[in-house]
Amino acid sequence: MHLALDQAKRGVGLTSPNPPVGSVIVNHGKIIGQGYHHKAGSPHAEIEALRDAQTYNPKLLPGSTIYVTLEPCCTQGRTGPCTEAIKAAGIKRVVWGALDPNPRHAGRAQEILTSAGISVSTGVLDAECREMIRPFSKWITTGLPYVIAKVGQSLDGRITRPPGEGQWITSESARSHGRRLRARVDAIIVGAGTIRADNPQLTLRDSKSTLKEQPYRVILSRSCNMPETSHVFTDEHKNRTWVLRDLAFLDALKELGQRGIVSVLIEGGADVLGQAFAAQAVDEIVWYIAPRISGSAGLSSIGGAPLASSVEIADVKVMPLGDNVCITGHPVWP
Ligand code: AOF
Ligand code: ZN
Repeated sequence: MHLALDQAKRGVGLTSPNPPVGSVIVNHGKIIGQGYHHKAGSPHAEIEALRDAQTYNPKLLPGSTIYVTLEPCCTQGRTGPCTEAIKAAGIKRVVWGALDPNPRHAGRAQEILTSAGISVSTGVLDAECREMIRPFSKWITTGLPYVIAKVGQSLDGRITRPPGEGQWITSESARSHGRRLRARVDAIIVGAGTIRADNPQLTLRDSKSTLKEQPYRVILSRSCNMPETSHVFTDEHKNRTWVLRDLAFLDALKELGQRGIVSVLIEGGADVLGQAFAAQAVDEIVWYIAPRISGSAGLSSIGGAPLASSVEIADVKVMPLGDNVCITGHPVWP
């Protein structure tokens, strides 16, 4: 299952609106096939692994065991049901990690497979397998995208420096680490103020993956008052920029969910972050902290109306990046 998770990881950020899934086929202790789901509309992980085994040696498939990070699907979607493909291949045992949160599948594979005489084990490395599909789980069960909030701030919680100083707070290595988060998501959200103040590109550029399409750039704006010459309106990816006007944060998320956006990264500014936390819509935080004190002339990282209650963060991880620090975790919502 660890190897199946390694396979699944190769699809992270590429499979929306499907989850990343990996699979390994074993016969008498020997791996005879492996694969992962590359892209929605392409074969599922199990089919990739079955094909791999078929190429290697089709005689070994009957009687073997298939490991998959997610419960196999049992319906015709963009592709056929994996349960049928598994039966047809003569697999004798199926081991999976997470239950498929998609209501069309959840919990149905076990009965289908066992009634075909196939033995089934579930929940293997359940926590790791569920972690792999966190964004998909939220989107398929609520219709809302999974939200990552990213901030780069000074020690005193400011995202700007006093007037006349440069724009950057965090180090180049922290910023490049932050840009790589873009490889995990379908869209980046910013407020119009960030376009006006920073004219950011919001593109994926230091990722080695050439498979990944540029994330959509979603700008929340009341006035639509932004320079036409901004990078997001003029560069080669300008057709992947959406302006959402006059929508409350949750309505904007709903709209994105309906457009098949499974995960988003909020990159500022302070007002949008404030709205996202006020709406209790943030699923993951990534906070970069730099060794600098900006003082009260600097803008606070979370703006907008005061929060009614503070937000507790769980599953905290702390990672030094040179003299900057990255803190990640999951907000705990009531
Ligand atoms: C699997 N293996 O690798 C994945 C699964 O439209 P389709 O045919 O691509 O089906 C999409 C649904 O299948 C998706 O919503 C989720 O429930 C499941 N994903 N299932 O057996 C896979 N990616
Ligand atoms: Zn499937």
